[in-house]
Amino acid sequence: MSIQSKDQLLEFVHEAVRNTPVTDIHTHLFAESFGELLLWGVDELLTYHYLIAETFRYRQDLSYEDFWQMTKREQADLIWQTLFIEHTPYSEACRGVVTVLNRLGFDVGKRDLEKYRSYYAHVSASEYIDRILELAKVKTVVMTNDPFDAYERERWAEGGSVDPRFLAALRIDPLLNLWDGTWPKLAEQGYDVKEDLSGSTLAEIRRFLKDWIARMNPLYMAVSLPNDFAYPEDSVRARIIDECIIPVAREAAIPFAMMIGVKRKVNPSLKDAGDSLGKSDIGTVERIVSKYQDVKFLVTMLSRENQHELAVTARKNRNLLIFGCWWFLNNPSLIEEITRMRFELLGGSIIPQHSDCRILDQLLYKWDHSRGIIAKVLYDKYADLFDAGWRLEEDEIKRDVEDLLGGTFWKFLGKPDPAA
Ligand code: FIX
Ligand code: ZN
Repeated sequence: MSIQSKDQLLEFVHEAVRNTPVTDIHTHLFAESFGELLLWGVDELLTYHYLIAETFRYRQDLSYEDFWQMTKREQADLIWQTLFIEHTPYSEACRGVVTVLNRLGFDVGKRDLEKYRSYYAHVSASEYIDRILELAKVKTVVMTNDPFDAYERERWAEGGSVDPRFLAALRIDPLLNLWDGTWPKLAEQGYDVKEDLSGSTLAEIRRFLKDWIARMNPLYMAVSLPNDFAYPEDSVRARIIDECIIPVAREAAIPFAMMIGVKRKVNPSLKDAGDSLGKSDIGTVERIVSKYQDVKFLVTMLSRENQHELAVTARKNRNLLIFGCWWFLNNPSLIEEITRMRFELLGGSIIPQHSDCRILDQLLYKWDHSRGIIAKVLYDKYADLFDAGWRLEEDEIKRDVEDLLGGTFWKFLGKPDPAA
């Protein structure tokens, strides 16, 4: 059926974007079998590191040590009091908590934290996973799986995820960013590696990666990289990329995901909330993706200033798929600007968003907020076509939206969507 008016178009696009199930390609969520790694509930929501950073801005008198010594519940109380009672919660991260509570059916007008807490006391993790995934209309969640974390390694030894809604991504930051502290850990795990990369070290790193690929069956290998990441370069990082990551990605036929532009620990006292960002050199991305055209790259960049050149670089390299509005870009004004620009340069050959959720409940707000913006921008693009006489079929709109919310990712991987 074709769309006959702009009013009809507006309604159909918003409804399609609101109701199409999502493949969330990068999160920090875990399946239930990963035990304490799966975070959920109101105290976790309130102690999200985004909110910790915002709280300290209003608490000049609070020492970092005192804050970190509090229990999670005490931290949550302080954050609630500071950001939601003494101030109005309109920053994006604060608004997110309000959206979640509202979507769970609470009366947010009452501002009754104890009431919200009491609800969570009566719900199990498995019920809650079902409830949130259903409410958020998220069908598949890609985890961030760290083979250097002892607790997580034990969970993999017990079998990993048996829940088909939670799929793995092999995260290798320590290998590429902290080699000094990482090679002894590889040695402990039985790999014959040396600090100076001599002897069998590179072959052993490849063996390590292949072992974990066999264990996790990850959809991709991923790393976050600093804003001054350079390639090519005479460095341990560049050698491990060239001689280990690339050949293993090629052999396993999985992409290498690069998340570029983070400045870790600019304020170490803030822990996870103490990371920042910087502009990167797009030449680095250009050189690596054009050198290895037979390898697929998923790339997101953290700085707003890099977004235009990254989109242009994707026009030149079909093995590069750009994804998401990462972290400090995950704000309505920036999502709108970036999504509009990407649609204009790349049409639908992008992954407009991932959630980066750390707490299960956040799926409700991250996706609700992003869906609204994606629908708005998509409508504008369709409306321009409508004005030029192009008439869209409903099925064409559904196809486009399914691609944006997951289809493009699965096609890029060359795998069928298991939840389709
Ligand atoms: O490196 C990453 O995957 C980042 O997304 C996180 O480390 C970061 O702390 C975050 O939560 C951003 O949203
Ligand atoms: Zn992340």
